[in-house]
Amino acid sequence: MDIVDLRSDTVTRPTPAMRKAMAEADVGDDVFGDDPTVNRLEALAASRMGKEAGLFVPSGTMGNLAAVLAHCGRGDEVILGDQAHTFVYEAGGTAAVGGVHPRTVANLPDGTMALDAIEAAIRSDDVHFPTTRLICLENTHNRCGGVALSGSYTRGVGELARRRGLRVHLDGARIFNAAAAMETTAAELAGPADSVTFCLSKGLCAPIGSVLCGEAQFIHRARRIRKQLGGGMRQAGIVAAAGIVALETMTDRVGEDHRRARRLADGLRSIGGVSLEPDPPPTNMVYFNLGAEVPVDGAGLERMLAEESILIHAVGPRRIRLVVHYWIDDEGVDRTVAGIRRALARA
Ligand code: TLP
Repeated sequence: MDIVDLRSDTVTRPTPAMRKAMAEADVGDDVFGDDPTVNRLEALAASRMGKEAGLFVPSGTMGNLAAVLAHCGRGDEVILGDQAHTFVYEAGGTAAVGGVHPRTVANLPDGTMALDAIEAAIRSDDVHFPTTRLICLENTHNRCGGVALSGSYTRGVGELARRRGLRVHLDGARIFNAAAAMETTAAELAGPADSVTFCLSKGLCAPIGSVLCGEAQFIHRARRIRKQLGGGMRQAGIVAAAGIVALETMTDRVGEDHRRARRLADGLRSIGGVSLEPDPPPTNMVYFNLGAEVPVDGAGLERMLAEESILIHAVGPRRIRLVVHYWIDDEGVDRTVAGIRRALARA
């Protein structure tokens, strides 16, 4: 039976067009700046983000880390949401590698941090305190349910940052999902940020890679940091080629995943003990909770569905995330709803 893999959009395999482009890619040594395909991808990515320059990195995690290290020095502080991927899921890299102190502010259910809470977290000039240097946002916001931040909210954070002499980095791992949900462009959403990381390897289906974009000077600094982190790759055009196909052909179709996420939610809503949160799903992620009366927990449901070749991911004891992507069709959605209904009926 075909596997329906909803654990993440990171599981997406490259399309046939990507494999062809990879096989035919013109390559060179990218540490020397000689790889024409990487150079083309970086220029294309920068123009899609409305920034001067781009830096191809192996992962979103490295893109965010290189950004924080290029904005901040040791002992500086970064303000970020308490549910931010960079805070929760990046192995404490900013502190461990960069000596950059994380200061969390509560993420509201809509993925934002209240502007007055951000402002209150900015340190005064006192020798006891670290120096606040950077604010990080995430769009779409993963742990807040895949919710998209609006351009006007991001502009508000940008204005606050400029007024207080701070910089803004945007973890735009899924910025094209945000752009589709907000009916705008990625450049519009990234505009107020000094830097943005976005991922080619999630809903856009490329096998590997993210691009960090910002001003040319900033990217120059980040390039040295990428080298320090061991992320200077050689004939990386082999993978960058898939990234170009991703940017040229995959960004306009992510709304289809959002439609299927809503179809999935429509099916789940009628199952007793299941409560969607948020409801309806804002983009390609469907998060739901199992009520206390349901005799199986998230890990148990994960195991029961795996027996039917349906892979899901429990992100908490009774909280589950399903991520819709290019390789999930309507039949996969319907099989998942039926599988969850059956599993809970026999639990
Ligand atoms: N997220 C992964 C896991 O790490 C949780 C997933 O399955 O969603 N920013 C955001 C908002 C992300 O969701 C992720 C990956 C990253 C950054 C990191 O990207 P990679 O995995 O390329 O390092």
